[in-house]
Amino acid sequence: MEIGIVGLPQSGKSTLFEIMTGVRGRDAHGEACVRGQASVPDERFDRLVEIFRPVKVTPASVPFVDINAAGEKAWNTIRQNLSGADGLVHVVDGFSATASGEIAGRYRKLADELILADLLIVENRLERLDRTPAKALRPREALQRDLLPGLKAHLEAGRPLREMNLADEQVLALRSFSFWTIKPELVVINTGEDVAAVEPAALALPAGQPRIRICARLEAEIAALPADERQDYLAAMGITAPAFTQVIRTAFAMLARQVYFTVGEDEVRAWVIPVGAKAPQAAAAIHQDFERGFIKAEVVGYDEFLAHGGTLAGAKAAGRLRLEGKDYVVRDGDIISFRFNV
Ligand SMILES: Nc1nc2c(ncn2[C@@H]2O[C@H](COP(=O)(O)OP(=O)(O)O)[C@@H](O)[C@H]2O)c(=O)[nH]1
Ligand SMILES: [Mg+2]
Repeated sequence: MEIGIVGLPQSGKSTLFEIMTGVRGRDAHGEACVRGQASVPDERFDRLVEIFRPVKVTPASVPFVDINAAGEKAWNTIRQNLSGADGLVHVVDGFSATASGEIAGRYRKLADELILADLLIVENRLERLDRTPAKALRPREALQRDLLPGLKAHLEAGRPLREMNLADEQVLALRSFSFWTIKPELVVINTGEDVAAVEPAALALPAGQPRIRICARLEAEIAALPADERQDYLAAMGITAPAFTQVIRTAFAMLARQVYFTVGEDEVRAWVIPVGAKAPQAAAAIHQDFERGFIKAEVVGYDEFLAHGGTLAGAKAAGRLRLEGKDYVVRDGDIISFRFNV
């Protein structure tokens, strides 16, 4: 699981990456590609830490990748390092000029390049499939042969593939192509200090596409302050949470992942699992052996846990500590303790 940061040069990608991950790309001595983990903000997790006061605290995290390459080789570096990414954060310069047409044009410039890159992949593949006799096509190739013309028309109309609402098995059949525009994308408009001066509607993004405005430079300055001053500064500006936390949250949600918690005095930890994962698969996040040796999961929903005094004993006394088997589909925020046999 990984999220690639893309955007035109000087749009503020590295500034944003640094605030989110705390990793300074500038210190990477000319590395073309920098990776870092961002903690996913979660009030439920913070509350559990308050309740258990554990020795160790491990929030959910999501890996981001920042590319530093410029010039002719940049495209290669981007392809090499980001083709496996599960999602994209597309940073748009909204600070050096505030005319909405100009900002929209900057967004489209890269958006169109990504569409074109996908179109080239489709055309190359179709050409080869067309030269293969129909009978010689393997099932996956036949499926591709059926799908690709539709993709081609869509891309030629200047639309990203994520708008096609492809079925899961179609996405799977197309996986090996690592299309850019099939990946979910969060648009981050990097504004000047007057964040509200930029109207996201100008970008004409489709309804379902997430977008966030942020002044990355200002937030970098705030992040550099000592913790106590930071809070005062935010309070003085009437901000409850910096916008970069919303970028992390939204990017994480975009990946169809969710969390469950393990709690105790030793450690409170959030584990990242796919939405729809069953109990044994969730256990595998902790250790592969837990999946094989899975017996039962002791589960209480976060809200129920709080509603019964914020203790496992309270939840148990109220009969809310459920014993679930291998077919249990884990819900976001479940507090779980696994029973296993290895
Ligand atoms: N005025 C202004 N400058 C910014 C902002 N964000 C980034 N910059 C500047 O733009 C330049 C490029 O930023 P950087 O994060 O390195 O962009 P990248 O090339 O996309 O990684 C740097 O000089 C930043 O200080 C912003 O919100 N406002
Ligand atoms: Mg950079």
